[in-house]
Amino acid sequence: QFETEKMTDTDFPKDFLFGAASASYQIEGAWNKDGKGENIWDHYTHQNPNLIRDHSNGDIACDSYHKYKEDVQLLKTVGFNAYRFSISWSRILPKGDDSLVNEKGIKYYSDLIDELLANGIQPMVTMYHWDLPEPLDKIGGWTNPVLADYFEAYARILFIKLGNRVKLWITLNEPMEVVHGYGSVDYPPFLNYNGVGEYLAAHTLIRAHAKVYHLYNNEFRTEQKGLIGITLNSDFSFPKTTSKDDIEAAQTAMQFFLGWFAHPIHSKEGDYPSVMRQRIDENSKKEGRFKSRLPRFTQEEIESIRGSSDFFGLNHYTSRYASKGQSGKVPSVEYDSGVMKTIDPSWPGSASEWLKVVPSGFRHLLKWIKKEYGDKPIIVTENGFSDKGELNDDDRIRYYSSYLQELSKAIKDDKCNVIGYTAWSIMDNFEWCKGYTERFGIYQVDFTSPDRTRKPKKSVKFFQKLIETRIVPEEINAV
Ligand code: PNW
Repeated sequence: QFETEKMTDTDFPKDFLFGAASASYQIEGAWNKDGKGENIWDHYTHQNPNLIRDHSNGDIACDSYHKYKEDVQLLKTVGFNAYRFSISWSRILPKGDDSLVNEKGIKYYSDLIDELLANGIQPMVTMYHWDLPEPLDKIGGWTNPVLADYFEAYARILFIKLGNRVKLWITLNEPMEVVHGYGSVDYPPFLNYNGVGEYLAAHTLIRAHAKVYHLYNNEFRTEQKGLIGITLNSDFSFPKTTSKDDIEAAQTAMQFFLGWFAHPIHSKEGDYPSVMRQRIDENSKKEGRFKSRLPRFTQEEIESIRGSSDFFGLNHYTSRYASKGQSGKVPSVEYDSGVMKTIDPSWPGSASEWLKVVPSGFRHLLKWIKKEYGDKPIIVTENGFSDKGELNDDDRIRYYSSYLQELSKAIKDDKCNVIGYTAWSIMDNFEWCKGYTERFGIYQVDFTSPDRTRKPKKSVKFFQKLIETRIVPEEINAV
C-alpha cells in the first residue's frame, strides 16, 4: 500500500496514523451525570471497593467528561493525527436496551468528535471497552446470546448519530479480556465459571461483532464510507526450548489466545481453530459431559463471521515462553490449552506484574499474523508501558523506542501491512482492578487535585520527535 521509495529514509511513511488511546470508564468520570446509566464497573466498584487494589473507582477518574477540550489539545501538542477513544454504552442507552436514548450522552461524543476534527485529529472509535450496562449484566451479560441483538441496536444508534463523521470504527476491545470476567475473578462480573463462562461469552461476543459489521455494510457503508473492525489482544508465545513438543505448544498457545477470536473472523476457513475444537471436545467428554464446553457456530454463522473486519486491530504489550504441560483448574481455558507459560527472568519488568519488556516478540507476532491471516491492513490500537507515574519516564521511552523499532522492521523488512499505531495511553488513568497504582500515560494526571491537572512526561517529547521526523529516536537523551 505504501510506496517503498518513501520508506527508505524514514522508519514510518508520511501518511501513517500515529495516535494515542483511552477508554471511557478509565478516563471520563461523571459516572452518573447527564442521564448516564450504571455499568458493571460502577456497580462492582461501588458494591465492593476491596475488588480494586487501592479501593478506588472511575467515578471521577481523569474527569475527561468535562476536560475533553483540554485533552484534544494534549493530543495536538504531541502532533498525533488520530485519537482512539471508546463510547460508554450506558451514556447512550442508560438501560442497556434502546427503550431510552440519552441525547446528552450522544452530545458529549458528538462534541468530542467535532473538536478532534477541528484540530485535524481523526477519531478512531471503540464501541465497547468493557463497560457493560448493568441491566444487561443482570440477564447474564455476554453469556446470554441475546446480547448480540442488544449490541446491534446500540451500534445502530452510533452509526445514525455519529457515523457521518467517524471513519474508523472498532466494535469490541479485547474480547479475550472481556471473557475473563466470566471465567475468573480478574474483571467484573467476577462470575468465576472457569472453562465454561469464557467460551459462552466469547461465542456471543464474536456473533455480536459480526452482526454489527453486517449492519454497517448493509445500511451505512455506502453513505458513510468508513472502515469497521475489531481489536484483539495478543502476547507472542516463544517455544521455551527447541523440542518438538514446545514448538507445538507455542503454536497451540497462539491459537488459544489470538486464534480463538482471530480464526473465526480473519482466517480463510473461519470457525474456531481446530486445536481448540479438538482439545476442548476431548476434555469435555472426559469430564462426562454430553456436549462440548466450546459452543458451535452454525454453517451460516461461520460464513457471516468469516471476513467480518476491514482491518486487524491489534493490542500488544508483552511475550511469554510456552512449553507442553498441564496447569490450571479442571475445567479451565488454561487446562484445555495444555500449555504452560513462563517468563524469562532477564526480561525487564514494569509496574504491572504481567508486563515484561520483550520488543522482539512484537515483530514475531506481526509476522505470525501475516502468515496466518494474510495481508489485511493492521492497526496497532494499543501498546505501552506502566510505571508509578513519574515525569522522567525513561523506562517508558526505552520501551517505546525498542518496540517501535521492531514495528518499523516488520513494516519495511517483513512487509507487514501496518497502517497505524495508537499508544496506550494519552494520560494516566484508572487501570481497572489495579486502580491508580499502575500508570500508562504519556501525560501525568494528578488524581489528588480537584482539577486533575495534566503534565507532559518526557515521553511526550519522544513522540513529538518521532512524529516530526518519522524516525524512532533511539537515545533517551536525544529527546
Ligand atoms: C489493555 N494482559 O488490557 C486494555 O485494553 C486497557 O484498557 C488497559 O488499560 C491496558 O491494556 C493496560 O493494562 C490488557 O494480561 C489487559 O496481557 C491485560 C493484558 C493485556 C492487555
